[in-house]
Amino acid sequence: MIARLCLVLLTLSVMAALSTPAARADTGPCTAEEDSPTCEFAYGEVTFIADGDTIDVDIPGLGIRRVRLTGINATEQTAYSKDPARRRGACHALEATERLERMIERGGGRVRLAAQNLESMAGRRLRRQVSTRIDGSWVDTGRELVADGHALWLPHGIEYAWNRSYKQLSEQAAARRQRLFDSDACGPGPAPDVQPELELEWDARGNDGRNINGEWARIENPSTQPLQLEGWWFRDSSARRFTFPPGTVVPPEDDITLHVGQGNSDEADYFWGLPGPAFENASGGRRAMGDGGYLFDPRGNLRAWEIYPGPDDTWAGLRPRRAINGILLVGLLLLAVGGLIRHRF
Ligand SMILES: [Ca+2]
Ligand SMILES: [Ca+2]
Repeated sequence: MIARLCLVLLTLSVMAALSTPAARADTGPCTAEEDSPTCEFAYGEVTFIADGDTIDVDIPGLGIRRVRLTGINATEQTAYSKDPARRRGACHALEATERLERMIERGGGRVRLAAQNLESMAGRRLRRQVSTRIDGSWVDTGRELVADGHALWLPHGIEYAWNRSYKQLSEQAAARRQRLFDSDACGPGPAPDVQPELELEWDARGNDGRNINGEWARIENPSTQPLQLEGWWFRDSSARRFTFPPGTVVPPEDDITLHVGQGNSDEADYFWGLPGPAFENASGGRRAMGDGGYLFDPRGNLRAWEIYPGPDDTWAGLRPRRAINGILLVGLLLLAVGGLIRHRF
């Protein structure tokens, strides 16, 4: 009798737990991937599409908040409006805004905001992954934008659930030369037949914070003509950029190097002048950090890029290197302790 009562009570409590809507609605896996971290969800009504990665959302209990889509970066918009005809911005910017707008319209203006950490901000904006429900399924808007080459991959160390998949999707868009990766999408730029090549050193020798110029981007001109680089700009996945000054030329079948830190430029070396490293060192594991370097011509065409870690230094390949460093460190410590002990006795 008591056993049966216990069974009934247990069944009732399990049913109660399963049917608590608040508990189930507010947290869940961030992505459909098997090892996805857990996210907190909030729901709201979109009141304004600012640009391809920024929207205003009316969130019950919080009011209207500006939200930055995590994990991606669209090109810069300069005039914001509900009326698409009044929007202005860099090449590719308005197309990204329209794409985001269309998705949210199809979702009836309602969005689900996800974050691994509710405190995550991008400046004064909430940093969130934004989904909208289209034809009965949640569609990750950031994922769609990066997959179709509307935006660059902008990984984040706290909201990392999307880093790995967005990177892969961006690489696939790049391989298809889609939108941002179409090197004459904004109209033919200077030297349209030349395809400059970009090599990044994202892990400076030693401590990157003390060797800022050890991070660099090398721009190679494979053609037999000099490549004038005046007005071209280089950036990482965040908005900061370095614009090459008048007189910058990459000689035929030669290269120039842009260092991240400060220094005096000459014909072959240029200096971005940043106070710290630009390129996040790639990490393996769940965070899957990396970044990219991007060279744009004055019309806004992306002419060369490197997204890392690349095929030669994949995340899988990074782990053993770190493990070897760890083993070396332990070995050195043991030697040092051994030396101390011998010295004392
Ligand atoms: Ca670095
Ligand atoms: Ca380093």
